[in-house]
Amino acid sequence: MHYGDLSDSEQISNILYNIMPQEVYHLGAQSHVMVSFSMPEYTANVSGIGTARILEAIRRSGNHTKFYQASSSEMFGRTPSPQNEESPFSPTSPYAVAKVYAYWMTKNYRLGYNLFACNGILFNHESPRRGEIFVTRKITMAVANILAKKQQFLYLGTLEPKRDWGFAPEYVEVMYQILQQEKADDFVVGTGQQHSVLDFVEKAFSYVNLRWQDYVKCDEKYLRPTETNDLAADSSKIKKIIRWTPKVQFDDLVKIMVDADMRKAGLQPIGEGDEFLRKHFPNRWWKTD
Ligand code: F7E
Repeated sequence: MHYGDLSDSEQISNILYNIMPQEVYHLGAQSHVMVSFSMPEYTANVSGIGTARILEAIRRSGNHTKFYQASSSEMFGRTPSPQNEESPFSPTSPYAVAKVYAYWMTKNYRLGYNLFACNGILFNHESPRRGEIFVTRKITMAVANILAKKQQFLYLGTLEPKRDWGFAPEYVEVMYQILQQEKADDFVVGTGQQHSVLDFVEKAFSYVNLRWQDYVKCDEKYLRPTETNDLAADSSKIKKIIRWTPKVQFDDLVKIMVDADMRKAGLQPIGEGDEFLRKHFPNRWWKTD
């Protein structure tokens, strides 16, 4: 393990110089959209310029290090769905603006210096390991905690925004695949299915036979100054070139996450999510806690 920080270019250069990695997967960021409104400068420094620091360190090292940039569907912002590699960016948060900068730096280092640098433009990808302040995990934890009598209500912002939610382990595989192609390129990655936050709430509560209306309340503190409302991936390019198709669809994802949070809350899971994982990922991912 090497310690470093995305705001510290000297440290990043040293690490890259000493390790001489074949591949770099750059997933580091201040990645919470709401937090980026409170910390716009920090977000720009870490999530935006942090990418430039790594790219520049790779360029100066002279090594043929391949580079993966975790670009985000948030970059599309107000552009209507479905979004693909040709869709214009219209970012609606400091986080998304920082990611657009990082996207273009990655592309520029590819074009200008011939670096094998790729953007994976990933739509929301979730799992039982998702941070607790992102909406999917906040909902599935609340369902489990309400059942376990550890929580009374779930406070959310708007239930209207629509997202394209997939299963994170499948997206990690695709990151690897992107760097194994002959040619460096940019790819949109998502399921193509769109659901609202309300759909997620309804599915998670009904899975455990609870009426969401009895538990979900609105708290304005979770409303963002500007919102991204309409995201759904057109992943035709990656389907054609890498032959990637996700196995986990929306319903399965919700069940996987609720089952895992029920177990963490000391409850017996309903089991349909666990069953799905055992069937489709027998050797690896069914044990998600
Ligand atoms: O919000 C709404 C919220 O914070 C999803 C990051 O990984 O994916 C993620 O960004 C939606 C938004 O994710 C609450 O307003 C309502 O419309 O789970 P989220 P995100 O903003 O889509 C992209 C691809 C990234 O790149 C990001 O790094 O849910 N929402 N009520 C809420 N969201 C949160 N967090 N908390 C609420 O109480």
